[in-house]
Amino acid sequence: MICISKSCVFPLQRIDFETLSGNTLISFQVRVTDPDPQHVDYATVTVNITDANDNPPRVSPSRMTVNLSESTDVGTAVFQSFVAVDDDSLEQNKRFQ
Ligand SMILES: [Ca+2]
Ligand SMILES: [Ca+2]
Repeated sequence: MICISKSCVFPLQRIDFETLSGNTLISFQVRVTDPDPQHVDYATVTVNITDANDNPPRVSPSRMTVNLSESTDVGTAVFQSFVAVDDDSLEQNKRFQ
């Protein structure tokens, strides 16, 4: 999923938070050495993949025709409701109006 080279870490492919099934942490160890006499030190790096608002909300039905009688009382509901879904994970990324 990610490539670790001499000095940088970068994604090898597009990351989709919604398909990670909760496996959002990637850990690896970095080792640094110096020349003779060689000294070594290590660091553990954890990359936490976070959700982005990359999925649009979808509303269903996408089209609706409603007949409204001219004698309809003021305040009468014209239709019941729409259903809207959003595949993003964080509430802030799937909140819609
Ligand atoms: Ca997302
Ligand atoms: Ca969204």
